[in-house]
Amino acid sequence: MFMMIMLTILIIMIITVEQSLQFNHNNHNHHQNEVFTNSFQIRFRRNIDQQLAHQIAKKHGFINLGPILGSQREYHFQHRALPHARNKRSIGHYRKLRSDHLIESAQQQLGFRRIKRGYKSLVLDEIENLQLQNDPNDPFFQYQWYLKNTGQNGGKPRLDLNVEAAWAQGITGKNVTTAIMDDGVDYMHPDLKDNYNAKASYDFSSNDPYPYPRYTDDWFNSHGTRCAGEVAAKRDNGICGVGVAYDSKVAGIRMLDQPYMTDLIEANSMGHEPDLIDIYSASWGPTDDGKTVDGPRNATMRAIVRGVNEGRRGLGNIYVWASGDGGEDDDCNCDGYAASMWTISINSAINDGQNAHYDESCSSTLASTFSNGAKDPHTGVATTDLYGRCTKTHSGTSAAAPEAAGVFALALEANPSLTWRDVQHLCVLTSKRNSLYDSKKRFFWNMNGVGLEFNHLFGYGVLDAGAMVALSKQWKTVPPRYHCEAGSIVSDNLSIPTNRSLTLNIETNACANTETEVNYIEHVQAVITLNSTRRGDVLLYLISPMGTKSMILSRRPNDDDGHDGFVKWPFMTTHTWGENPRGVWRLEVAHSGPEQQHGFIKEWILMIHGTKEQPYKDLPVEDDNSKLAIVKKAHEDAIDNKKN
Ligand SMILES: *[C@@H]1O[C@H](CO)[C@@H](O)[C@H](O)[C@H]1NC(C)=O
Ligand SMILES: *[C@@H]1O[C@H](CO)[C@@H](O)[C@H](O)[C@H]1NC(C)=O
Ligand SMILES: *[C@@H]1O[C@H](CO)[C@@H](O)[C@H](O)[C@H]1NC(C)=O
Ligand SMILES: *[C@@H]1O[C@H](CO)[C@@H](O)[C@H](O)[C@H]1NC(C)=O
Ligand SMILES: *[C@@H]1O[C@H](CO)[C@@H](O)[C@H](O)[C@H]1NC(C)=O
Ligand SMILES: [Ca+2]
Ligand SMILES: [Ca+2]
Repeated sequence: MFMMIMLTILIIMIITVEQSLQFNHNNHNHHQNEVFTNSFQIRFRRNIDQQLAHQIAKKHGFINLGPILGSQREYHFQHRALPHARNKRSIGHYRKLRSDHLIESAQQQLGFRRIKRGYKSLVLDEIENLQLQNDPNDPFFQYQWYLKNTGQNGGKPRLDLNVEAAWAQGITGKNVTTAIMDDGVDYMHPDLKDNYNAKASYDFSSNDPYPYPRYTDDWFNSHGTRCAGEVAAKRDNGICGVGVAYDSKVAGIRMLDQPYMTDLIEANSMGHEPDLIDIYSASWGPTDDGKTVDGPRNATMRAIVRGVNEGRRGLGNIYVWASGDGGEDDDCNCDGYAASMWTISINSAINDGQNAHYDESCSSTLASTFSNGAKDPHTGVATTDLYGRCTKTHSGTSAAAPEAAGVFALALEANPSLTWRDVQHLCVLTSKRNSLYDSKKRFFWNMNGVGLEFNHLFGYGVLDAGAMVALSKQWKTVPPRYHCEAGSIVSDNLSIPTNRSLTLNIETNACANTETEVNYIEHVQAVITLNSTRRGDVLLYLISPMGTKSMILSRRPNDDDGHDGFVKWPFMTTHTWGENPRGVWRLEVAHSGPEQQHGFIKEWILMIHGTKEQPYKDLPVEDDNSKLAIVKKAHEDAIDNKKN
């Protein structure tokens, strides 16, 4: 009997563990001018301890930077004599490493670009002193309209994160750590030093435990410090403002400040101390030039998958991502970090409810927070700045992601057993439409098949800390998750038409009566291979059996790629959350734009991720107008209909 139970538990664990859905990201451009760094990924034939790894590295003229993702078989070596970046592989060093009988493989790391989101030139601010009663006494609190919008600077009153409602429940982020993966954190800042988690911090740009920002004249490396203050600046100390979760801890992970990014720096950062760090916040990504298609590489993908499966003692790390600053000409579904199911991608709104002009849109965005003010450029996000200063001008979707991290820190204090998926469900159920709108009237609020309102720009709306904390306290972990490959189409003769669409259908029972049956959707991916004489002219829409239409790829006028296309690229949508996946899914493919283009859609694999069992079944409903009540009723009506 005991064996049976153990076996069952084991089987369930195997099924529900997030699989590493590693599609070849062959879309990285610039094959011809690749950059090779002085770092190597070394795989040994057997497990090796640090000591021996150091010796082997030294013998071949390298230094050992340490194990990769806690492995005893894979290590990160760096050659001191090689220049940081060159255009040719270092064949000699490669051969030398490979000649070592203990080394199975050695891979020289490619260098690529990762860009901070929303860096704006610096404006120094003066600390002004004005206080409101009962509010924090910190001098910049009055400028933190994203925490409490009273209509200051032309903002819309009550359009904010509703954090005071969370604080009033006694929740301030205690015992939760958020890592800021960025250009460093000024951990000596008087408003940050008490909330700094040194043990969870590291500097992967210069390989030491002190992620202090490197000085430059223009204070370019102020980004991480500003993000850190949004999460955990201290309350009532008379300095700057307050963080969303002002009793939580921040860790600094310095990883953006070296000539080139490598897969191993990203992987080590996203996999750093996954039991000490609860939330990782990233306000950077592939270049937002509207033509890049890029995402996590091999080791980084493994780090993320390990984080959600094993991090936080098995509950899963929360990865928060800024959706991108490429504006309307970019699409964040072409950014494999933002579009990942394992990250929570956050867009921004300004203080009167419009999207910011630099906001990208895509169907993988889950929710929104705030960036700068509408008319007055000084109405940015008020937060800590380098060298003990404060700023009022932090902005970009960069500024939005750490606010979300702060809200999640509050949710995790309210209920420390929330899983990474619970946090996503809570975002869907408690974010608000409030008064968010598209300034250009392209994207409207729509309702999906279970009555949840979504917007292509803002996901499920603006985070509501008070509501999220309240629901977190009552939360019951959602049922296990399954991955269903619902169907696929492979062809070599499906030509993409111009100015009219080709529609492909996949009819699915969503793996009914198998081990991966899905009845309640979380994420849906359309994994697509296509080519085109102009990739930026391709439009893709995915329509669910319940009729929800997601634009999974918009026109990108600057993307003139005519060669790479998309190779097994996982376009993701969150818009069908809670729906029943059974029935016919439609994919509409078209070229738009002024000139005739040619191309083929070669493959579409439909992946549906979600639960077999009904989620939220055991949650009490306190407000019949809440989203929870609406979705629950939709689920129950569907069950009743089936019975009758
Ligand atoms: C990542 O690397 C592992 C082994 O190093 C390999 O088995 C796997 O296929 C790679 N995945 C991708 C997507 O390249
Ligand atoms: C803080 O969190 C850790 C897990 O990260 C847990 O073991 C510990 O009991 C918590 N401490 C308090 C005071 O809640
Ligand atoms: C396209 O290919 C499929 C098989 O892959 C075939 O059944 C179909 O007839 C072809 N259509 C055309 C127009 O060639
Ligand atoms: C797309 O692929 C087909 C072969 O499947 C090829 O004939 C065509 O030239 C390609 N088009 C582009 C734009 O690369
Ligand atoms: C497609 O339609 C748009 C808008 O109607 C038009 O401007 C464009 O010229 C058309 N493109 C082609 C190739 O006909
Ligand atoms: Ca303060
Ligand atoms: Ca982008």
